[in-house]
Amino acid sequence: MAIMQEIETKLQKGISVSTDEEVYYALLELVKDKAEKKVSNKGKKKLYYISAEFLIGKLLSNNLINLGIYDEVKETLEKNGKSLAEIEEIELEPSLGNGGLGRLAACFIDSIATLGLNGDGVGLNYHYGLFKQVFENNLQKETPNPWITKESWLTKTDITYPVSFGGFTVQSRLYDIDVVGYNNRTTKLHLFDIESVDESIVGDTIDFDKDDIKKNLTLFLYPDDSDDKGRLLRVYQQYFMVSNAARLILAEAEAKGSNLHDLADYAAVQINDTHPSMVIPELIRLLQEKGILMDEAIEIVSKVCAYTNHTILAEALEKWPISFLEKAVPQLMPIIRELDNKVRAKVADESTYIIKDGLVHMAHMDIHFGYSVNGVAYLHTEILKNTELNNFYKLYPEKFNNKTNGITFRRWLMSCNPELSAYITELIGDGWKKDANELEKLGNFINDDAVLTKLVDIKNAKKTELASYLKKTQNLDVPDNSIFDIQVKRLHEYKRQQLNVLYIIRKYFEIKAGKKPSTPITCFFGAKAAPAYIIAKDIIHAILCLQQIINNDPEVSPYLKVFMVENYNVTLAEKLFPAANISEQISLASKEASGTGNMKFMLNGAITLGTSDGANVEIAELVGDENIYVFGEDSQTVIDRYERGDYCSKDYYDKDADLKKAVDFLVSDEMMKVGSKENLERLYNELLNKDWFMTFPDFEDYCKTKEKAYADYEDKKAWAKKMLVNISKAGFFSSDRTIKQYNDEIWHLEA
Ligand code: GFP
Repeated sequence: MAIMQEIETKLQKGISVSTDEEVYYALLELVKDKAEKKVSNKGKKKLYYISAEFLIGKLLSNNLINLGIYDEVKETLEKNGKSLAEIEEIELEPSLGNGGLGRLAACFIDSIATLGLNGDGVGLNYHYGLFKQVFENNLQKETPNPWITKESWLTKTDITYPVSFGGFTVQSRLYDIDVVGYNNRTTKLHLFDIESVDESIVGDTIDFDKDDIKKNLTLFLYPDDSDDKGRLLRVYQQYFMVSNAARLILAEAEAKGSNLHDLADYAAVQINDTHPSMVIPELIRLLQEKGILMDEAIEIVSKVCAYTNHTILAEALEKWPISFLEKAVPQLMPIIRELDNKVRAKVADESTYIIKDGLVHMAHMDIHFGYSVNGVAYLHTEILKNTELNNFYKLYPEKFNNKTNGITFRRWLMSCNPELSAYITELIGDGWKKDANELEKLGNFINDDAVLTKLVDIKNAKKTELASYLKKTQNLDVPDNSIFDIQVKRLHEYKRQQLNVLYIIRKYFEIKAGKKPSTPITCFFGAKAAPAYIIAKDIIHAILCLQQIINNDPEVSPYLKVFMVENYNVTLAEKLFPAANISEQISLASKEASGTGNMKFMLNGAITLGTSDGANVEIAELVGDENIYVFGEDSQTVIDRYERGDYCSKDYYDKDADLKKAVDFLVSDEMMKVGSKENLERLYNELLNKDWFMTFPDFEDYCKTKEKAYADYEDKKAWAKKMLVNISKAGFFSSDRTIKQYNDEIWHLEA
């Protein structure tokens, strides 16, 4: 049946006489039907990628592309007076993740499906996701982000398990989302939920009664953890996630003939950061219930579980008080104690023990009782081996390996930048869609003026598109003839949005003093701050205040503008990456494990301005020094300074007049007029008295290097060459490559 007929059969009327909403739901159903009919990946052994976050984004376009019917649907709609872009606006974006961790998981399941691997994602079905960010009085306000409509991508299954907590039991329910791979194969994202969840206990804010677990368990991802109740709720959530996962794993293995002693032939579990770590004791517990003795159960599970570390920040390596686990999941504590005893019996180094000072160290359990430990970029893995996890590396050198992150080119080029995607195909054929390394062929056009001009034309068109989208959706007046300089990522001090802020203030003064840039500059930010992360919210406040001051200053605004987009999410990311000229990757060297935004920018022809951190290092190696702007201290210098403990931000402030002026501006009369004294003073004091992520030592080099990038932008042709090189070298960062490496070296599934 032709697509038109298929859509109209669902609609039971003509497309042209249907509303956008009706067409959206017809397409949703159509795609779900088609996905269901595709061959799902099979095999004896299966991977379970367990993650607290899956930042999947909207699914309609991506699924249409992966099913190979995008163009046909788009044209059919157009012929009937409908626009796919407008219809997509109806889809609500779930916020089932916060940043890179969750988006990586989403890219990975796309690649797992595409490569034909037998692997599913397992997570939770949060009704209100992370939160929806709203700006009020230049401050971030968090509101619920409902996304589950009556008809959605979720399919209710009949799988349900009793999950017991200390003192009560809940009944789970599994909802599935079909993950359509490019190339006709599918896999599943399993999201567990409970039916007793009560959405009505949430009002306009994200506050709710944290006591009643049966009602609140799956309302939000990362409930506010500034108090014990919030932290405890995270333990309940994590156990609920892994207990369901563990039951599913054992049930599926047994259904395929496993006697459970041979579980490792049927299942591999990837533990994505420490949120799913309790899957280790839970699997051991369930195996014991099935009659396997503790020692053997531990051995079995140690051959099944593998751990990925996504950050070296201590705050993210979870340590739960024993009292929390005793209360929420008392059945696990005897097992965790036994695991700890086993470590104590064979290891002298106390720093690696699982239980220390009343805390259970989740990562320690993962490393001792998992068979693989990986970092997510070369530098990150080296830092794990040589510094952060060196004590473990000395015990188990064979467990450590690197898997540099990747992104799916289906979403991050084909779907978000169809113009560039089509042009690349015109130049080198479409082999790159299956083998991203073929992008290298673009290198042949480095001296072809027509190609360079066309690349710039596409970029300019995407800038105009972004500008009109932001006008329409957020009423922002973005000048599309300016340099688009973009920093989008989770808000965290180590990612150093504050460094960018200080540069912008410096530039503001420079323009006021008469030094005007040849091409106007537009600085974009997009970021959510965790609700309890005070300083991160102060940084957002400072950016919004600057936006108000600069954009309304007639002397400055023709040359410099600042925009913090509201509620940065995958949908906005898909508009921002294709439009960027400069990609800000300015984390404190050693702290950003990898980054994946850096890869999305590069693939869309933006040039990186970054520190020698995470995957920036690998980007630099691939594109060469002349096609990237690297600045700042290297990771070893930073690590050594932390070791010495002698950093004093005030020394830098006193020495550098420009820096001093920029920092002082945070608490100036101008800022106080539009902002809040409390927030601005707190940020000022934090920088001056602590600056834990060492913004100041890199300030001078950052400013110098950024000026060089802006100056280079003036040579249009030379800049276009840099764009071409970046796109042509991006193939390595396809998540298909990353997943193939995970499979070849960790999971060993049949393709
Ligand atoms: C984290 C790390 C990033 C890394 C991603 C995925 O992301 O460096 O690229 O995980 O591995 F910090 P965020 O959650 O911080 O965005």
